[in-house]
Amino acid sequence: MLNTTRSQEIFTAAQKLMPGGVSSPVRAFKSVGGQPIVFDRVKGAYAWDVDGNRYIDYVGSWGPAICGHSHPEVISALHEALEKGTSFGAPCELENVLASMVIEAVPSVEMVRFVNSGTEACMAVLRLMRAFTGREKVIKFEGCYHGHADMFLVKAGSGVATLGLPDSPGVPRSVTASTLTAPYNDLEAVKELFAANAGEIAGVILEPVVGNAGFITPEPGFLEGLRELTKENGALLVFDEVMTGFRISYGGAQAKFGITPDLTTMGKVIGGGLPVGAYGGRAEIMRLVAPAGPMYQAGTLSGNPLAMTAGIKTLELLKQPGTYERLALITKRLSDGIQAAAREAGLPITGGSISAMFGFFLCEGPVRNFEEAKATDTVRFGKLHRAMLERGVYLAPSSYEAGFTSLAHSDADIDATLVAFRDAFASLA
Ligand code: HOZ
Repeated sequence: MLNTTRSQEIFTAAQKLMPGGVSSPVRAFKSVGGQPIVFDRVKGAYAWDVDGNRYIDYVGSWGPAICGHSHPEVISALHEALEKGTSFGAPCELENVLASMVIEAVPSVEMVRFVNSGTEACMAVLRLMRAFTGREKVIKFEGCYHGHADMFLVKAGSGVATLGLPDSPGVPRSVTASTLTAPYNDLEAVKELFAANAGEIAGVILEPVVGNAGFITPEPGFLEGLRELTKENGALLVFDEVMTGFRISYGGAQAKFGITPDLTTMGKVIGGGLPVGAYGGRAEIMRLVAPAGPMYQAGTLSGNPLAMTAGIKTLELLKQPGTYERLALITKRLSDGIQAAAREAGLPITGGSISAMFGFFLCEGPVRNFEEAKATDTVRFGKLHRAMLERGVYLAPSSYEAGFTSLAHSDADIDATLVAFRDAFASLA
């Protein structure tokens, strides 16, 4: 039996100090039961809790840790940068370096603006979509999550889906009236929205591979169809690559699938573990952003030297030959192994992986959209989550989050994880 005495003490105290005892709802264990594990430190593929237990970590700080936690080269570059100061509030050359790397890697990005989180990037990109087209309405997909700004809290994924929350109180109806939704992978629904709102839709935003409603992949033709539909209707196509950017491939999902959107949002990996977001796209659109143009968007800590340093070093590491082949190999082995383990135990499962991102649903597939994802057995997932913790494996505490691997996950880590899954599924059967 896992000893989590100290975690429990800290979390009990935290609940009196912070709503739900956490700084972000996805960290609470509300949907899996029990109390969150309080981390003490992270390194490589592992996290250690305050009671001294070690876990093989498949959350990776929700995505940034693709090179492994606290990579020595990232840490050493940060030490050096730290000596020069934490924030300048003035231009710094490191911004040019990271911007050039992003522009070179991501097909749609000709210019980029750095912000501090994926939420900020998505907020800004929506304003930019509207500024560029002079239209207000936007199409998003059920279960996709684009941060917690008002206009995106409509049928949102991630914590909203995990907690089964209705659209959030405090969000004015007038704000979400312009947010139209369609089921993921349903081109017909998007066509109908365009037809019913002719000349009013600024654009379509989506996760090109969904990670916030569990792991859902685009069906063949879906991304291509969206590209055509948006072009036909004078609307913009926006890929939210906060999760998939530099994870699905060095150029993100757009490079992997060969579909170039007009605008892209990023975060997580490009900050190498420090708070960073970014949005970018065609230069003619990006030139609308202040001070080049009239669309206002700003940030005190945006482009700060520490975040830029961690991002640059992380991308340098990722750019080395063989990186994505290695990530794809271990992640597929993990994903196939998880599914085999469930089936051996006679339990229904469907899932998959692309590059360093994976997921599974505890139901028979296929799962092509959020509605179908809801067939997953969330009660069984709660028990699985606990059983995996007991066996030293840390999974996202939700049926509706993707899993992440890293370059630090060794073959032995994958083997150990699969032994744990086999044992855990057998205990649930
Ligand atoms: N967006 C991430 C989960 N899907 C993690 C960030 C958070 O909501 O805390």
